Amino acid sequence: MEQTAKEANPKTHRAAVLQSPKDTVRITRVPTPQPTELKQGECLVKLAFSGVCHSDLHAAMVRAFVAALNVVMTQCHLQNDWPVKAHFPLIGGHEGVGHVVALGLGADEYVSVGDVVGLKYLADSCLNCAFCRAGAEAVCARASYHGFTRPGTFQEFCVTAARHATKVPVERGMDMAEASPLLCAGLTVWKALKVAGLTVGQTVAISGSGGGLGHLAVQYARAAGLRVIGIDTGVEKEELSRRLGVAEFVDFRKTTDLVEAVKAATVDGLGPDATIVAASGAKAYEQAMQYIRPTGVLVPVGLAPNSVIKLDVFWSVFQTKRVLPSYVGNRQDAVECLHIAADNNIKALFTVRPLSELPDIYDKMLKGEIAGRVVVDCSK
Ligand code: 8ID
Ligand code: ZN
Repeated sequence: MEQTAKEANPKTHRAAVLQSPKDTVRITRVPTPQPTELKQGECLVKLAFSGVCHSDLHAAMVRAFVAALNVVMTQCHLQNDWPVKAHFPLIGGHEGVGHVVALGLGADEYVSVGDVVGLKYLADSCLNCAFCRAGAEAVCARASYHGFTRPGTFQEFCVTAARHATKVPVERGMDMAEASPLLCAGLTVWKALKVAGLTVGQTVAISGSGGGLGHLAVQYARAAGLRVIGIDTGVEKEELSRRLGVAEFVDFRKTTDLVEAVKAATVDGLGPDATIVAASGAKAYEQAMQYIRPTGVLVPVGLAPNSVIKLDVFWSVFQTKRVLPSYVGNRQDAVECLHIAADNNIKALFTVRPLSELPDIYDKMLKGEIAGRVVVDCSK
């Protein structure tokens, strides 16, 4: 184990903790992992920033928040939590960026003390099963996930597996706060675009184009030479989508016929070659199979509970429409997403707020009031 001589770790540090599914998130102090406690291959990271992803809100068992916020359950799209449960007490967060401050045995193969690294949702995987070997690390049976099955990045210090940490290209001018939303939102949509398998000049619809994932998807898609149709709602999200380069925008609340509106937004009127559904509401899936063109691809990304995709077998075969879900990304996707962002001036639109304001951030996210991303300053 190795540690910076300058600065010893404190005994406790600030964290946003959800004690149980019935509780609300509270800012409290938790024991700081000491360098001697690090297991083989682990490193300790002093976090500077963490993005707040809608998955954090899903994972935090929204029932508790909904009750706390006096939102009428039946009117809310988040009526149920995910079928897979988070581990409690839960420290959420999986878009963390900070400095490596200590190394467990063997971790120096991957990172050095002082490196600026990103912590993504996929904290570790075995790297040796059939799935890991094929690059599908997220479905490894031994995978662990920051902010879901192990402590996440809504705290000042976090332990992670060095082999899954992603080096942030600070030498290319990327700063820690701007890298943060790329570690989940950017990574996930870059992977989803790869899954869609489009080529220059084809058209992709991004459902949820004004949200955290969606507004980055628009930028990665534009960088890939695609024509983009944004789907979201409200003036702020429309303006953001247009500013980022969508050719057309469809407001799903204003339009009476979403299928026709999306088809009409394509050059030949036949519908987009693919749609990436990065919306957090189940409704976004309802008509996606209908508005994509024959041979089109639906890439489910948004994880609204109880979402169902109706796939008419006859028409999907007759028109060879496909559904190809995409789940975060692997180590290589993470490296690519950061460097593609650096090369193409892809930047999340974000506001920085203190970690202590996380409850209010969740409140705004629940109400759909966040365009782009919120990044929390883990030191405040
Ligand atoms: O690996 C994965 N598949 C993965 C990774 C990370 C996040 C999946 N997610 C999931 C999250 O759990 C969440 O369900 O992606 C979804 C979007 O996450 P986010 O971007 O962090 O959420 P957001 O910032 O709140 O943005 C959601 C956007 O969807 C719009 C909202 O207006 C918002 O801008 N939206 C909704 I709600 N319903 C819509 C609809 N019917 C819609 N846009 C279009 N049509
Ligand atoms: Zn996420």
